Amino acid sequence: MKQQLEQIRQAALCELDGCAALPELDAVRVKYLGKKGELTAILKQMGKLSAEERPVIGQLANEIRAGLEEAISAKSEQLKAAELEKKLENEKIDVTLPSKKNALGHKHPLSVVLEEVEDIFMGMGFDIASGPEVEWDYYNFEALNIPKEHPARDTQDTFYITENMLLRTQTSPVQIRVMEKQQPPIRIISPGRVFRSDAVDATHSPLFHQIEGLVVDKGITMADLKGCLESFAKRLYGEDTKIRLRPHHFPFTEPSCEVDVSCFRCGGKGCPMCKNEGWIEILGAGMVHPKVLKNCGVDPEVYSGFAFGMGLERLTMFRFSIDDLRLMYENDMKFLSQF
Ligand code: 2U9
Repeated sequence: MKQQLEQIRQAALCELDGCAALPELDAVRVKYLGKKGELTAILKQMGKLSAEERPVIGQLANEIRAGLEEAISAKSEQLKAAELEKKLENEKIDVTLPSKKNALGHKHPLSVVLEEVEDIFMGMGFDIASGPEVEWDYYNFEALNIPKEHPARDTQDTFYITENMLLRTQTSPVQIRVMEKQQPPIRIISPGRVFRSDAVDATHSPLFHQIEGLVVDKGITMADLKGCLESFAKRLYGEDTKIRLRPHHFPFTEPSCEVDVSCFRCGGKGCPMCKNEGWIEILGAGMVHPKVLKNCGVDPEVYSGFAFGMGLERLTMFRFSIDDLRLMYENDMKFLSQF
């Protein structure tokens, strides 16, 4: 039996030596030291030995087992180290290679101009108000002194949802809602999406953005309107900018006007940007109609106000010399990455 044990030791050590990977090593461990392993089989036969032989053989068997376990453990460490070495070699990173650039996004041109306009008005003490895009006919038309038979209510121009519910055609309903809730002084702008049943072309879209403003307080006059809009124009287009008011008509303001700014390209001399006019129309405005104030529970005998409205797409097109409004909705990266 002693000889058998020695043979097992030699064979096991020899096989261990030849192991090139961890699974092979484990197979050798099972073959000799496992439950049905060769060394275990010998130990099971110990009962057949005489009382003198048993301790001697027992000691030898334990010595061999301990020796093999130690050898397996050492070999295992060696194989693991070799595997790690190989892995590190295969996954070597060249830290001197140039890194991949992260493509950073940026704001859409409409957002750039909107934020600029918001900053200018906030600087003059205006709050920013918002409201629903799906509106009642009352807030979009009736309260704004646009009566039932007015052409602006035509189903050709307005997206009706039901007879008295629609997609707002202007952001003015926001101002109506603010006035209903809050007594003057009021100083707000209401930027947002509006909807009109227009065919798409270079200057029209069924969805566009308006920025409207409203100031209501005691003693507000047309002079306040002019001063406020002049400050705005100078901040947006430069200190040399002049404004010009032309009489106009809106149902919700009286008197009303359209506001031009001196051309920011040629300074007023005339160029292709202003179509040789020297002036560019950027907004409409006027003194809030007394009927509109009354509709909202504001006493026109005590308070007066001015209001204005402008199209964000138009402002943005001038600002960045964009000649086709459709470009701003098409998500074409070649176009957008220019801003
Ligand atoms: C209330 C009272 C009055 C808002 C106004 C305009 C003039 C105007 C157009 C500019 C180009 C719309 O985007 S556009 O198509 N708007 O000319 N808007 S006065 O007047 C109001 C608003 C709310 C309660």
